[in-house]
Amino acid sequence: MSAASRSARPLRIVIIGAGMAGILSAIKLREAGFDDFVLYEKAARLGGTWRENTYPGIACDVPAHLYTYSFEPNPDWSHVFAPGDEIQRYFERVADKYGVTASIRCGVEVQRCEFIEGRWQLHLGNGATDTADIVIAASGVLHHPNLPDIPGLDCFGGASFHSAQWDHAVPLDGRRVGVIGTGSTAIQITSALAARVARFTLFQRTAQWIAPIENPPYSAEERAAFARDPSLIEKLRRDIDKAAIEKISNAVIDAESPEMKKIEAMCRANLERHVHDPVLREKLRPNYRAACKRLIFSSDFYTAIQHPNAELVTDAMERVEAGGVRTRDGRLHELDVLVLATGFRADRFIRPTVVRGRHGVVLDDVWADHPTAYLSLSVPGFPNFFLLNGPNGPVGNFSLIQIAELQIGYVLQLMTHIRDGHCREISASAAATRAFDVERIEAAKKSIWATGCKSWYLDRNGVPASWPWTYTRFEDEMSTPKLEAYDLN
Ligand code: N01
Repeated sequence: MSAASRSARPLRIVIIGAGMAGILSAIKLREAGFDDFVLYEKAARLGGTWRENTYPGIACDVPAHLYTYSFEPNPDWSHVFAPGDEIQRYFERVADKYGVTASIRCGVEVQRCEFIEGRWQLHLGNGATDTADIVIAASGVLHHPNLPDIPGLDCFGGASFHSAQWDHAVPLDGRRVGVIGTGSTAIQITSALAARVARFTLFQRTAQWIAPIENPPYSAEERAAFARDPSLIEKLRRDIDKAAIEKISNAVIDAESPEMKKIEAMCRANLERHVHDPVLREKLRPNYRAACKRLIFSSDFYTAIQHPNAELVTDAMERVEAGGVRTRDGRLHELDVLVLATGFRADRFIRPTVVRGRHGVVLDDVWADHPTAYLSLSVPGFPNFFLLNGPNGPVGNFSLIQIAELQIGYVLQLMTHIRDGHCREISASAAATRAFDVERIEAAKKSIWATGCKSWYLDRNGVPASWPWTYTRFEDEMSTPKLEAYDLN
């Protein structure tokens, strides 16, 4: 007899967000026999990060064959690190193939979720309501643009937009383009635009370490071989995975590890070797340890910033004026286009959706000090509500697809207990969540993220919010829920 036909209680499930994790959730729910679900997506189409971010030069900094659902390999990735539009098309294709697209309600924002008499009542932006037994919040991590509070931003006479809201109607060729920020986004934009536009100005507040990782294309022969023999992709995934875990994931959680020292030496050598002007080289030299901020992979940023069209500005920005950006030294950097590559508010998660758990407790209040969740996916007092890529998950060191696959597998195990009638409500216990948080915060002190830089990995207390342990530990934790860590009602 199948699990579904034994079911003690049919469950209705709402998935919030139709990005990578939401599409994955829908596929895995159906596979496990949970057919009654809907995905609410506030935007006009699916895709999450890859729908929102369309800036010139966008690519994923996780190798393409690893940033792929394990059950849906893609022999056609054009490059080792795939461009953003290819990734967007991949998700659209997968959603169609697995019949998910028809379950997505686009343009519908979930504004409120309230746990009332054992079920979640949802209030939607279109005025409608819905009811669910289970809510899966797959609303992403980096999607609330962080807008800088530079005086005069509104007075700019040219075109200005955040990197995640790129205005493709604005011409770039022959224009003077300024970019604020030096995160992964700004570095990719610099590589794509410095030689293309009339004048390119990069406003740097903090220098970045750059790891010189090449991004070669896959040849037609390689792609044909992948298509003929999927075991080649499987082997490639295993090899990349092993290398990434040994060389990066295990390195960043121990600032004093030999692997970390190797990364630092590689970044230092990259700077020395590729930046020729000693003055520019010193401007580009960070005063903190490599990988303290998210490490940037780029084989062409240093070439781009040394292009005759390009200028690196390190004087602080005083204000934005109609004609451009005025720096503290009194100079006006004249611009036609100003791009704010100033990152995201990484602590938002499901917010601004208002989530009320048992007894009307509001998630925003529970997270007033810092967002936290047991194993990054369950919050005490919020039964049958699961976060994918939630707070304190491994956002800093792994492929988020691998993480989400492990998480949904774990959530499905919890859901099966509810469906099979072992309990009606599951949420992490307060004690387990506290113990997890204490141990996590202690472990985070050893990580490279805690070595004295500012980054989106840190919470408002300056504690690294990313998973501070090994990937193996995450896999182990996700393999089988420890039910003693949960309140089961
Ligand atoms: O954002 P960031 P991002 N005045 O937060 C600066 C993923 N991602 O969009 O360092 C002046 O890293 C800020 O300066 P500082 C990836 O996980 C992946 O680039 O705080 N400057 C910083 O330089 C990545 O880590 C890919 O001093 C201001 C920059 O803006 C994450 O997204 C591609 C400022 C923000 O950098 C976020 O990357 C792109 C101000 N008021 C993104 N406010 C790939 O897969 C902020 N800054 C390759």
